[in-house]
Amino acid sequence: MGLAPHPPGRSSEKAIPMSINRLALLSLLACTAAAGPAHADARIEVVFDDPGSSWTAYYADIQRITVAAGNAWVDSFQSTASGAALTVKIGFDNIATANGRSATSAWTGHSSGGIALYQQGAAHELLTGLDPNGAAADIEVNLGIAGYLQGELWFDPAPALRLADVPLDRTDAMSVLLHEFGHALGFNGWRNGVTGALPGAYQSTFDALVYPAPSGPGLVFNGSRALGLYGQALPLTWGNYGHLGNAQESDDLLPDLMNGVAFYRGTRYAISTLDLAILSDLGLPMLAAAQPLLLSAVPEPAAAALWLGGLALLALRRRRPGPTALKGASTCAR
Ligand SMILES: [Ca+2]
Ligand SMILES: [Ca+2]
Repeated sequence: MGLAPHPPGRSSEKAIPMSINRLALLSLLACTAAAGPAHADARIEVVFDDPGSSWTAYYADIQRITVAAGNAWVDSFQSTASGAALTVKIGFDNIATANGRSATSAWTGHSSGGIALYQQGAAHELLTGLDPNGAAADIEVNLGIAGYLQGELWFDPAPALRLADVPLDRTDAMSVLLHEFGHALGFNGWRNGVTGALPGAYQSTFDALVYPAPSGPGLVFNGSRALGLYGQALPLTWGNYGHLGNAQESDDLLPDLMNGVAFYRGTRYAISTLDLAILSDLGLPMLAAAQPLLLSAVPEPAAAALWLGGLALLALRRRRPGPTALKGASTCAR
């Protein structure tokens, strides 16, 4: 997903009401990328699914950003298995923004109740060094070519440093790729986004920690580390529960990289301590997950202009890979 040039209050897929003025008053999560030297040595590789070679002019930009985003996540692991290499296949689709996922998932056992438990394939390879789908790409990211790639995304010239100003009329592609890697590593599942029902006797590691909200509609994530940081179970985006927060009632989560409501133009999003805590709850050895959650107002440059004029909503498209051993895999088909 990514920021789309839509009028405030609407997204291209989910109509999620929100108040821009209210949003401007929020305390923002201080999203902190893991700092320090790399602790893991997994490689990020990029391939392009572009049969007509229509988008070659963007290859260098996309590759640079994708590798930097992948490295930022890999560096957030305490360690990764020797030889792990994540191959990211970049596709080009006639969609409003972008989407991403692991190409497959890996069976990791059974939950209580006998429900089969699956880990995102990319996370499984980082942990075990075993590639669940062999030579096939591990992560699939699709970029919208209805203007999103051409006129909306901004490609940071030095995405590992992130020092240049993000143009106020553009979406930071590094933020978008970081977000899609988040889905590929853990923020994904098969539950019904409204009822929370599982489609069968299988679930993702994320699904296993998702429950109906204790009061009111919606779903929450209640992994222990995330709960410890946030103080309560995390509200998930209504109807699109692989994301955090809602425009109402849980708008304090909207500055998070993995929020499901909005990305602002001219704004950088980074891997947050909360994101790391969630992945730790999914069994991934993340750095910094034990750090306290920082809550402070951290407006991005020219925030006022962004609040009023730069808002665009995320297209909340999330593909649902099926378990490798189940027929649900057919839902992967484009
Ligand atoms: Ca691989
Ligand atoms: Ca593979």
